[in-house]
Amino acid sequence: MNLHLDSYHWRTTATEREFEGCVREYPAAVCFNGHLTPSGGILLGPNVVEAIRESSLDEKKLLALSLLNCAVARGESELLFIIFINEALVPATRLSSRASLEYLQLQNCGINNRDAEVIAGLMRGNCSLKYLGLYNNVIEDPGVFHLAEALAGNDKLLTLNLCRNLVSDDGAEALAKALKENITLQLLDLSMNLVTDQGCNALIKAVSINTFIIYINIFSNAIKKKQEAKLISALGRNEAAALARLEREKTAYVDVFQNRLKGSWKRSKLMIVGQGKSGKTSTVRSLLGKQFEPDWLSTLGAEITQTRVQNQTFAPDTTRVWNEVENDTSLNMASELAIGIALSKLEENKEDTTQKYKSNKEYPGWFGPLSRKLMKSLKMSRNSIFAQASEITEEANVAEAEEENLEDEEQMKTEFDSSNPEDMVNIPMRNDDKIKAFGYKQHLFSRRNVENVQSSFVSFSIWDYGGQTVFYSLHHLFLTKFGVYLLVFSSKELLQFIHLSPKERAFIEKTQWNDTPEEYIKFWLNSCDMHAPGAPIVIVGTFSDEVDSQTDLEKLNKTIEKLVEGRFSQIVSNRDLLFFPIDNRSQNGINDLRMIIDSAAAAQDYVNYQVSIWWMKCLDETYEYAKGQSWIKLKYVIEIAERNYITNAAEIGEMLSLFNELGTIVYLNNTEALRDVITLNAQWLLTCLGKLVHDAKIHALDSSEIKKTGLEQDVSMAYERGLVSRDLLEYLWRDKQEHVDFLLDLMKHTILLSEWKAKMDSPDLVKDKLYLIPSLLQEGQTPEKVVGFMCMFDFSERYLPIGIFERLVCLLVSLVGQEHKKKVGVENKGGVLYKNWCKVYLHSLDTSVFLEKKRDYLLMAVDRAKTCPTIFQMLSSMLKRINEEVMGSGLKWKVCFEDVWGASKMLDYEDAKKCKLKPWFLTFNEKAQAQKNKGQEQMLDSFLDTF
Ligand SMILES: Nc1nc2c(ncn2[C@@H]2O[C@H](COP(=O)(O)OP(=O)(O)OP(=O)(O)O)[C@@H](O)[C@H]2O)c(=O)[nH]1
Ligand SMILES: [Mg+2]
Repeated sequence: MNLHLDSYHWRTTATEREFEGCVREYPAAVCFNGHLTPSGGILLGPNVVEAIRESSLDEKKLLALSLLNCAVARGESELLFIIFINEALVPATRLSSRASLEYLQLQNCGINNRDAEVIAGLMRGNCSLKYLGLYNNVIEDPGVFHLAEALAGNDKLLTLNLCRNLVSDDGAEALAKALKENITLQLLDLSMNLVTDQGCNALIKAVSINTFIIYINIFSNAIKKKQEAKLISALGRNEAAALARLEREKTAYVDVFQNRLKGSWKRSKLMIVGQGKSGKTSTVRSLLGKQFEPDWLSTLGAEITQTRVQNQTFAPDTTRVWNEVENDTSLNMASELAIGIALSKLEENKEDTTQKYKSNKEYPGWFGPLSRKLMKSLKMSRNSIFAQASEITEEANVAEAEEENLEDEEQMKTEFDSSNPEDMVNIPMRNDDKIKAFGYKQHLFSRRNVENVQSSFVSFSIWDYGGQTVFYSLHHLFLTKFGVYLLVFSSKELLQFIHLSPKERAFIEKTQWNDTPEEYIKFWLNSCDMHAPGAPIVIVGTFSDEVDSQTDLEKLNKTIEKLVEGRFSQIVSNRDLLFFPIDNRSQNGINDLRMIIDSAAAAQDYVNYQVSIWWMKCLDETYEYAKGQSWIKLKYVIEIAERNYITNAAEIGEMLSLFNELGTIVYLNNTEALRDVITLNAQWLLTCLGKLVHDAKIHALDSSEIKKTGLEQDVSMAYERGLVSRDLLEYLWRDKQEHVDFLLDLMKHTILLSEWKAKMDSPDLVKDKLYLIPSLLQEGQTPEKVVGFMCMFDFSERYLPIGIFERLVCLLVSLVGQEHKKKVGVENKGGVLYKNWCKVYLHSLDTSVFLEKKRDYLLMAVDRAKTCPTIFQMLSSMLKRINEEVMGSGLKWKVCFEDVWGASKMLDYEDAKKCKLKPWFLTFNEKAQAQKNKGQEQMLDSFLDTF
């Protein structure tokens, strides 16, 4: 990408206030020249610094900062850099996308070794800096050591200008060492320093290894002419080699598009699941090499982070660093994949690439019909692929493309008048003629690209789920097969539970059976197994710092073995253990965990699926078309796909499913309505859902804000009775009307919410538009005695997931609502709803249905014998529907009935059917009789049809 500035400003003399005003007015590029001030420099005061800091935040995106001759107050200067480092590299999720600074010129600003250390921080990790100008400062070797160390791991910086500092041989040697690892830097200016032949020799050696550096300026050092000439000749070879390599790379890159090549995307989801407060977020932080956070900041919904695994080649110790990277919407994924494919092709044909390049140049059919079509489609998208593809293809300089380039250049000229001596900021870097000839834009094959191709490791999108049970009914919408599952438990909590006396244990199991560490492990094992069958599960025991002895470790392992019961062959074992003990505080065990995750993912077939370059392009264009919108209608994606030669509906479906599986988009395709929309921003969806469906005790809403909006009653109604008003939704989602409708629709279709039409037990509710979200209901004391004919839906063969009972409640409430529509004016006998049980009254059948959620079964009781067959059929149909639409058909249940006239024991379905157990099964005559009573069945049929 070329440096493009929206605006820029420079001043020779100005007051602090004026400077501040300038920064605020032109936040993309800040340039100060203090050359002509009487004091010989500008003092940047706190207001200017604050203004610059702000311009580095989110949308403003500071691109360039140029300070010349700024006699900056030391404190402020440090503050400024520290702020930059924090903003640019702060490891908190997604803040990294803030890194926008591409051009940093600090000329004659008194930069010393300590400053250099701080600036080196800017070059580490996910930094955006391409130009670092430190001309005419006081940096000595110790300062250079920091810069060199950062340079070794950097894959963005193209120019480093250290002209006129105090660098001697040690500094030059450190830079030479860094150049053996760095493959991105193209220009290093060391002129007017204190380097001798010794330093120059080190640089000559480095240049023979690093063929990417094309220009090192060592003018005016203490170097003999002979040595200088040697370096220049080595660089000359490099330049020729680099240009030839670049040509080969360009050709290979265009080939990928032309020949519609496919490549493996090497991606996976990494799902972090487990009990609340078990250390999931801390584990993610450890994996990403971030500091331990001692406070519990409970995750709301889920947090998604993109990461890329660094290969050992580039991180020579045993630690494979996981770097946080930008999210998909801001990446050019087609280009990334194309580079990967092109590079591997080049690797394959290393021997004859020069040959191929030559013959390609002369290939007569190169821009035949297909190529024109290709170029046309690339142009249409206005995607940067077009820019790159056209740039890297001399032959592709078709008239329109040239026009575009000319326009760009014209624009640049008007913005930057290089003949104007006062335009001192050198934007773009006009002095670097060598680089200019080489072309910044052409640098496609960065260190990261090469690394990705060479590495057998996988990029992950990490989904860190909030552990509170209230979220569980929506989590599984996102639990897909193409992932590695990290099931996190707290060793501390599990040990405490294990060490309970039998009496205490029995008491807890009776009263809070669903809230024990064992139960969470079991729940998640079952959940992963059902929604992502076969996906590797890595069980992680955090708080290993609290496990004092081998005996405790064995106890933990035994407990897990017991929970696993020999099932779940997808669990990745840790030698003799079934889990991986880690300590997030000291990061003990994290390296092993990283490696195990890498290899578990690398062993999955989907990681090597060959993905068409056009699929990626379709994805890029969809993001571009959506312009930051969180979701898009399917029809637009189809249009985009067609433009990219994906015309077959089955292929479009396949493509969208893959993207959904890998977590790039959310595409729920179980119902017609859901198939019609594609959520491009999964994080947005999870955040919105989390804002609404959460544990109010842990994630309380801001009460003073709620008070201001006058929604206090709505909030208490939502989190006490599960009834949410439209007003509250609009407040929580603070979004456009259409987004509220979209989210409501999605929740309705995934059976998380139903419209509240019945008054049920709450005749006092006056709001017009209310929605019931059963996950938000409160737990209720179950009635002492349940009256009615009992039937049991037994899920013990597999398990009863959280969310099934809640969804049944949704459907029952919808049914009551339907009845109301039909029978206006009929008095409601009411019902009652709790998180664990409910009683709903159905008018048309004049029947109350009682439903209770137990550990692994649902209990139903119907108060009228006559309606039992119908109600049973209705509940069964509802369960089937939930199973198919939301549970991936993974639910398994058996039915048994209470034999009231027998010895009050339960009879299973087959036996009950055989003996026509009353009142559930009808004899032939009874059936005939029931047929006459069409009304009821029609009502039921039409109800089920509406879903
Ligand atoms: N001593 C110690 N503390 C830990 C460890 N892992 C996590 N913690 C602490 O445990 C608490 C909870 O950690 P989190 O990572 O926020 O837990 P979580 O599972 O993400 O919690 P939810 O997002 O609410 O589900 C925090 O205070 C952490 O500092 C560990 O290995 N050792
Ligand atoms: Mg968390």
